[in-house]
Amino acid sequence: MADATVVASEPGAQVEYELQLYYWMKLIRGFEERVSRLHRQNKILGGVYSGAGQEGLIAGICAPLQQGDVVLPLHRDLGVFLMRGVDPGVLMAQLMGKEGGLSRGKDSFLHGGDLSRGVFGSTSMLGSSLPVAVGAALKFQIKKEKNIAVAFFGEGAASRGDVHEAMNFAGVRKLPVVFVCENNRYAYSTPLEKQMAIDDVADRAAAYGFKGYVCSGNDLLAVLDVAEPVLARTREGGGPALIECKTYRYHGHSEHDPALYRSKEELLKWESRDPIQRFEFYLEKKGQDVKRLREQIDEKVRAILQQAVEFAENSPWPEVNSVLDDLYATPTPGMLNGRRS
Ligand SMILES: Cc1ncc(C[n+]2csc(CCOP(=O)(O)OP(=O)(O)O)c2C)c(N)n1
Repeated sequence: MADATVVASEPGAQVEYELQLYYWMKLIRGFEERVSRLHRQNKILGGVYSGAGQEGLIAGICAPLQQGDVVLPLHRDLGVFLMRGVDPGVLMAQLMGKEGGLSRGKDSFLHGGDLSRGVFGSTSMLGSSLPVAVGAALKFQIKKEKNIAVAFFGEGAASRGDVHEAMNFAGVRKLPVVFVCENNRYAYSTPLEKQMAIDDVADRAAAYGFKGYVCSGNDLLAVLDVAEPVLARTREGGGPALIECKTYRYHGHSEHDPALYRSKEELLKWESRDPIQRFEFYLEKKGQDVKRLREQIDEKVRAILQQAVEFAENSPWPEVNSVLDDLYATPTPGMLNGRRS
């Protein structure tokens, strides 16, 4: 996790850790909202899949990650990039298709990754990143490295065959991989009950020989309660796990989707469980001056976003003659197996 490496082993550090987490959720929400606004101004290339409302689970799962771990985010997981330390300006440039972005202007947000920070780009085929996570975990196991792979997926993707294949293989080999289901109740416009015959995706873990956990993804503390011990256990060789975070996306599937398939009451119900507000109540109960804290953090986030947008807007468009750059790895003699053509 970027600069939030405070170890929560003593009271002072615990407070600092919690404030860091609050900051992360606010930064992610701020970033999401800014991207939606920029989308309406026609400044974002490609689709925008807002993760607003899901910040609690992103912060709770990413906080216990360590250097060398790999994460496979989903299309709604801008927050993963931020928490892994990707510069907000670079991320914004990626969304605008500019040279300064992760793919140097060759792609929308959707497929961008940053391997130097262990963030794999996602693919359009939902569910297909899980076998990749399993491959990364297999490498950790073979090399006896104490790292883990974390793969996010939606409850919609949970119905895909490669998700089951990945989990089955991970279970058989007891791989260091944690599967995180962001169950936000809708796969595009398909509600949960129309695509699953059971209530909890987590129940499926038993079929692969590992444990499944359910928590409220809108309650950061509940996510941490599950994620911290589960990730630690997997890191120590305890094998895979499945964490299902029940949550809700405030926006439609993407910004062009008005989400008319759900009621206003339902949205209101979930907004009343907002992960940031919920954490503010907790901080207040612990004696923090939340009003002051919120103002300070809002100011900081505003400044970071302003800088990010400026960086992205000032970043050039990619040169036409760079279109074939970065498509293939530069071959090394080792890769060619001694054969040079
Ligand atoms: C294999 C596959 N089928 C269908 C789609 C089209 N599609 C894109 S996002 C989406 C909904 C995904 O729902 P879910 O997995 O629950 O994630 P969420 O968008 O709710 O976060 C669908 C059906 C796709 N990208 N890949």
